[in-house]
Amino acid sequence: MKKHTSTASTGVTQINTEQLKDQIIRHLHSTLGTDVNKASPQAWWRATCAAVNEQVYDGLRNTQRTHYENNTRALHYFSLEYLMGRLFSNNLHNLGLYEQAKQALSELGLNIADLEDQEEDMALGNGGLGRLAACFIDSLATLNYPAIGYGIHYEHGLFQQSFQDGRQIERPDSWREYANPWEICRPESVQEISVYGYVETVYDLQGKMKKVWHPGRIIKGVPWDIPIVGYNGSSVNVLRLWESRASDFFNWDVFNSGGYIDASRENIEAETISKVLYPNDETDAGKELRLIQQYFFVSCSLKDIIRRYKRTHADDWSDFAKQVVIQLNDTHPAVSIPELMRILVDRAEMQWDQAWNICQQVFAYTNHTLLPEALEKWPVRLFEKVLPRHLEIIYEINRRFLVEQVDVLWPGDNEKKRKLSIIEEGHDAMVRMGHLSVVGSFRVNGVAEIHSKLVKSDLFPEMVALWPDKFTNVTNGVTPRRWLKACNPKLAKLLDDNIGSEWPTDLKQLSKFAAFADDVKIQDAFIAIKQQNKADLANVVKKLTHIDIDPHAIFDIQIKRLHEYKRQHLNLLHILALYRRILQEPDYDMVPRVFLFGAKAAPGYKLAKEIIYAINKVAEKINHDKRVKNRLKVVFMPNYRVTLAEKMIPAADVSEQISTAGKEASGTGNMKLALNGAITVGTLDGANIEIAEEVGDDNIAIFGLTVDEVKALHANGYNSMDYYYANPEIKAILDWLETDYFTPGKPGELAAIKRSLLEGGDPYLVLADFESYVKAQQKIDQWYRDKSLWAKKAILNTASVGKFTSDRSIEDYVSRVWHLEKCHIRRD
Ligand code: F55
Repeated sequence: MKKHTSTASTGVTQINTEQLKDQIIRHLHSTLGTDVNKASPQAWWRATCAAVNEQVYDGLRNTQRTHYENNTRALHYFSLEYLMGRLFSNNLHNLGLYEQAKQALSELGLNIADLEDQEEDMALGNGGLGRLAACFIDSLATLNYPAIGYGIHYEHGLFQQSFQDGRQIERPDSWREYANPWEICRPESVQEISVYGYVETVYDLQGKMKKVWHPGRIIKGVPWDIPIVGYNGSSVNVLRLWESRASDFFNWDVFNSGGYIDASRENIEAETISKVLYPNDETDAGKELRLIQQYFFVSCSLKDIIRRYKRTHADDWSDFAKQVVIQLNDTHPAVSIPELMRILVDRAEMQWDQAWNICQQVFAYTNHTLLPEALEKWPVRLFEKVLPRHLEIIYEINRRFLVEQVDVLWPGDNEKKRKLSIIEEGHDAMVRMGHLSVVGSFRVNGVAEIHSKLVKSDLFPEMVALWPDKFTNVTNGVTPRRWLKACNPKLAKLLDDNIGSEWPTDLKQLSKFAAFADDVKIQDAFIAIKQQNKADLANVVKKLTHIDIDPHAIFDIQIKRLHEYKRQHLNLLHILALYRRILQEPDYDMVPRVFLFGAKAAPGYKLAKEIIYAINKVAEKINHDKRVKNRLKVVFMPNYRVTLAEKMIPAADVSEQISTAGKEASGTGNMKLALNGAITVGTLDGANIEIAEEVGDDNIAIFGLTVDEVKALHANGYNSMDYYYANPEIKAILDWLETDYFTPGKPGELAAIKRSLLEGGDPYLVLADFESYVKAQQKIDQWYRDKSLWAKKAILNTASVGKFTSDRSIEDYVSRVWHLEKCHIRRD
C-alpha cells in the first residue's frame, strides 16, 4: 500500500524518498522493460520521469475535474512558439520533489545531474517571445488560473548550431526522436481543418445569400498534451500542441482509385505542416507553409475550444465571451480573428454584428516588436489561394472598420483610410496582420513601459485616437522557479537561509535581502557562490570549446539571438579596442575579463552570420596571443539554448543589454541576469529602463543615446563616417577588420561589418554609441576592483528585481486584460 502524505491546498499527492525509489524501480521494470543491473542512464531517466508522471497525472486529473465542475472562465494562450527547455528538474522542483529525487537516485547509485543531461531541450521557439510563453504558462499554473496554451507540435524545433572554422552550421533538432516522456497523445480530441479551394455564393429557399467554402484539402490535427505543473503542485494545466497528419477519409478515395502514390504524396504534404519551426526571429519568411502553419493551429485550437464550450452550452453562444479569452502572442495567430468570424457567421449562421461583438470581446493582442521588417504582412494573392473565405471576411471587417470607425472620426480623409486600412494597397496588395489584430481585439499591449508607449505613439497613433482605452502595458517577467531556484541552487539556499523561503512565489520578498548588502559575511557568501558558479561554467566552457578561462576574471555575458539591433558587433568593437590597447601598451591595466557569447543567427541572415564568424576569428587570435597575458578571453558558446542559459546566467558578473534605444521591445535575459546578481551594461531601452529604476543608478552601467536622441540623430541625418574620421580608435579598429590580422592569408574576410557600419550607414548607431559604451565598461572595470563594492552592487541587483517575476506579469494581464478568477484545485 502507498502511504500518502498530502496537503489539502494542492492538487498533487506528496510522496517520500522510499516511495520514489520503489516507483523508479517499478517503472524500470514495467515501463522500460529493463533491470537495475543493465539500465542505461537514459533508461534510468525515463523510469524516473515515469515515476514523476504518477504525481503529475494526479494533479492533472484533479485540475481538469475541478475546472470542469466549476465551469470556469479560462485563458487560451495562442502562440506559434514555446521555448520550454528541459522539464525534468522543473517538474521535480515544482512538485517539491527535487531533493527527494536527488536522494532517491543517489541511494540507487545515480547522480541526478547525469540523468538531467539525458533530456533534449524542447526548443519549439526562437527566442524571447517563445520563452516568455513558457514562463507565462508556468506562472498561470502556479497562480491557479485556468489556462491552456495552444501551439504547434513541431517535429523539429530550433536548429542545432555548431561552428566549422568559425562559421555557423545548422543541423536539424530532433527533440523527440526516441519519444518524449512528458507528452500525452489525445486521439479522442483529433480535429480536421480545411485549406485551399474556392468560395461559392448560394441562395437558400428564402432567397438569403450564403457563402460556401469548398476546401481543396482537409488536414487532421492530432493533439499532444504537455502537463504544466504549477509550483507547490497547485494546478497542473496543459500545453496542447497540434501535429498535422493527412486526413484519413480524404485520402481514401485517392487510394481506392489506385492512387497509392498520390495518396502518400498528400500524406507527406499534410505532415510537412508541423514538421519544422521557422528559425526567424524578428522577420517573417512570408512563405505559404508558414501561413498554413498559422491557420492550422489556430483552426484546430478554436474548434477544440468550441467543442469544450458546447459540452455545457450546446448551441447557445451567449456565454462564449464570458467563458473564453484568447491571447494572441504577437500577430502570428491573428488569422484566428477571421476564423472565429467564419465559424460564427457561416457555420453558426449568426448575424455579422453579433458575431463581431463576440470576437471583439474574446481576443487580446500582445505586440513584441516595432521593427518595420518584423511587422507581419501577407500577400493578398497568397491569402486568396490558401484561405479564400477568410480573405473575404477580412475585406468585410476592413470595409466596416473604414466606414463605421475611420470615416466617422475623419470624414472623407482618404489618407487616413489608406494608412489605417487592413489591406495595404499597391502593386502587391498585402494583409496587415497588426492592423487586423488591433481592430479585432479588445486590448492591445506592449511588453515594457517604453515599448507600450512607442506602440501608441509611433506604431498605431490613429488606432489610439479611435480606441484610447484599448491600449495598455504589461511589462514582461520571468519565472523565478526556473531562473533562480532551479538554475542557481546555492544562491537560492542563501536566500532561503536569510529571507525565508517564500520568495519563489512572492518575489518582492527579495527586497529583504537588500538589508544584507553591506554585511561582510553575506557579501563573502555571495561572492563564494558566484565563484563556484563561475568555476562550474569554466568546466562547461572547457568541455564544449576546449578553451581555458580563469574563474577569477570578470565573466561578461551577452546571450540572445544574433541581430544587428542587439549589437553583438558593438561588444566586438569594444573587445577589439581593449586588445589594441593591450598591444600598444603591454602593461595596460585592466581587470582580466572573459567575454562570453551565446547566439544563433537566422540561417538566411547573412550579416548576422558574418558577425558570428568575426567574433570567432577574433576570439581565436586573442585567445592564442601570449602578449594578452590572460587579460582577455573571448568565447562563443555553440548551440545556445535554454539549458545553456541555465548554466551561464548564474555565473555572470556583467550582463550585456546593449540594443539601440527603441529597438528591443523588452528583453527578458536582462531580468534573469540581474536576478542572479549580474550588473547590467545597458542602454535605456526596453525593460532596461525599468530595471534601472528598480536597482538604482549606482548598481547599473547605463550608456548611449536615449530613444529621443536616436530619433533626433536620424532626423538630422546621421553620418557614421563622421565618427570614423573623428575617433582614431574607431578608425583603427574598423580598418583592422579589413586586414588579414584575424584571418591569416585572407584579408577582407571580416570586412562585412565595416561595410555595414560605413557604406551601409550604420542603421543601429553602433559608432554613435561606441565612446559612451567604452566609458560604461571602464566604470565596470573600476567597480570590480573593489570586491566588497561589487558584491554590494550584485546583492542589490538580486534584491531589487522582484518586480520582474512572470507572476506579476500574469497578475497584470489578469487585472488589465483577462479578468480571470483563481480556481483552487480539489484533490480526490
Ligand atoms: C519569432 C518569429 C517571428 Cl516571425 C517574429 C519574431 C519572433 C520572435 O522570436 N520575436 C521575439 O522573440 N521578440 C522578443 O519578444 C520578447 C518577449 O516579449 C521581448 O522581450 C524582446 O524584446 C522581443 O525582441
